[in-house]
Amino acid sequence: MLRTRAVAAGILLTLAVLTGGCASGPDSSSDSEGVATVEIAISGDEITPNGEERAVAVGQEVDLVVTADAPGEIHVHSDPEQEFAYEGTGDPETFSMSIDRPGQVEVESHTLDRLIVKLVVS
Ligand SMILES: [Cu+2]
Repeated sequence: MLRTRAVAAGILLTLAVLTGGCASGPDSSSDSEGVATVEIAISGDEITPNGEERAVAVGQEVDLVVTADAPGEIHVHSDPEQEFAYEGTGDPETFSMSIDRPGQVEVESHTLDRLIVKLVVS
C-alpha cells in the first residue's frame, strides 16, 4: 500500500513537472506569433513559392517549412550564408533561422538551380 502510494506520488510529481513544462508553452507561443513561416513545397522540379518576395523583420524568426519528395539543399544567401539539407521524405521539415541585417536575401534551391523566395528584410 505504502509502496503504491509512493509510486502514485512519484507519478503525480512527474505530471506536475511535465505540466509545468507545458505551462511555459503559451508564454513562448506569444513570441512565436512573430515567426514568419515560409512553406516550401518541392515536387520533382516544381517548387512553390516560385521566387516571390516575402517581407520579414530584422531578427525575426523565419521558419522554412520544407516538404519535398527528394533530398536536397536550401541555400540562404544571407551574410554569412546558411544551408539547410532536407531529407525529402514527404513530411514537413522545419528549419529556423533569422536574418540580422536589412536587405534582400535570396533563398534558393541549388539542387534545382531555382530562386524559391526572396526575403525582403527591414
Ligand atoms: Cu545559393
